[in-house]
Amino acid sequence: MSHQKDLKKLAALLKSKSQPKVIFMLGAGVSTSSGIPDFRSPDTGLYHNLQSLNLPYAEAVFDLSFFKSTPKPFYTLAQELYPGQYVPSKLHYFVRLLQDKGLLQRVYTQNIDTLERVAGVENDFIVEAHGSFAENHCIKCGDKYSNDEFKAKIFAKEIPKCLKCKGLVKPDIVFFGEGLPERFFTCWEEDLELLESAKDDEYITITAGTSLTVYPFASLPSEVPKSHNRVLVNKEKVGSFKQNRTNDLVFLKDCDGFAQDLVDELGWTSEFEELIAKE
Ligand code: CNA
Repeated sequence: MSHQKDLKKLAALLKSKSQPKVIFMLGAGVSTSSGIPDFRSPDTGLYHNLQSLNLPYAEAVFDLSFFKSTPKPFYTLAQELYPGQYVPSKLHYFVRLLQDKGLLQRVYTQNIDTLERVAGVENDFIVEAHGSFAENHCIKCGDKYSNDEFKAKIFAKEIPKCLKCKGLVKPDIVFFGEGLPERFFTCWEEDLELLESAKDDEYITITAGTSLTVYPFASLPSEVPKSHNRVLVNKEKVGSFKQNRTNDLVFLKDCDGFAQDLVDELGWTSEFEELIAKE
C-alpha cells in the first residue's frame, strides 16, 4: 500500500512544473536481470561463483597485490563480464528515457559492464566510478594495450602481457586500494554544489541495486542535503537509508519492477516499450 503511495508521489514529483533533474547512483543490482551476477547476493553473487577459483577471500579477485601474483581469477572474471555479451535492463532504459525527456542530470555507476552506454545514455551524463573495460594498460610501465588483443587473449584463456616490458595488462577497472577516476570527484563536486544551491524540488536522487559498502561511492547518498528527496530501490535497506529521512522514498523491490511500475504510473508505457524495442 505504502509502495503505491510512494510511487504516486514520485511520479507526481517527476511530472511537476519544476521539471526536476534526476541523479542516479547505481550498483550491480541494476544489471542482475541482464544476466550479470552482483557481488553479494547469496547463492547467485559473483563472490559465491568465484569459490571454484580457490581465492583466499572473495574480494582478492579485485586486489592489486593478489592480481600481481595470481592474475588468472581476474581474467576468468573479466571474460565473464566482458562488454558486448549482455543487453541493458529496464532500469538502464529508464535512465535513457529520462535523458530523452531532458530530466537526467547524471548517472553515477559502480558497474563496469558499460550497460548505461549500451542503453544509449550519452557519455557526458555517465560517471563510471570504478572504471570500465574501455582501455587497458600495463600495470608496470603503463603502456596502452589494444582492446582487440586483450579480448582475444582472455577469451583464449591466455594472460595478456605488455608488448614492451611483459608486465601484466589490466583494464582500467578500479581495484581495491586504487584511486577512483578524477571524473568521479569533479562531477560529484559539481553536482553537490547544484544540490546545495537548488530548491528542494529541483533534484531527485535515485540509488538503485547497490549494497552501499564500497567507499567512497557508498557515501554519495548520505551527502545529499537533507531537504532533497532521496529514492532507494533495492532488495533491502542499505547504507544511510537505514536511518530513515522524512523525505526518503524506499522501494524494497527489484529494479526492473520499479522501473516498469513508475513508467506505467507516469503514463509513459508505450514510449518506453518503443524505446526498448528500437534498441
Ligand atoms: P553488491 O555489493 O553485490 O550489491 C548489490 C545489491 O543489489 C544488493 O544489496 C542486492 O540485494 C541488490 N540487488 C541485487 N539484484 C537486485 C535487483 N534485481 N533489484 C534490486 N536490488 C537488487 O554490488 P555493489 O554494486 O553495491 O558493489 C560495488 C561493486 C560491485 C563495484 O565495485 C562493481 O564494480 C562491482 N560489480 C559490478 C558488476 C557489473 O558491472 N554489473 C557486477 C558485479 C559486481
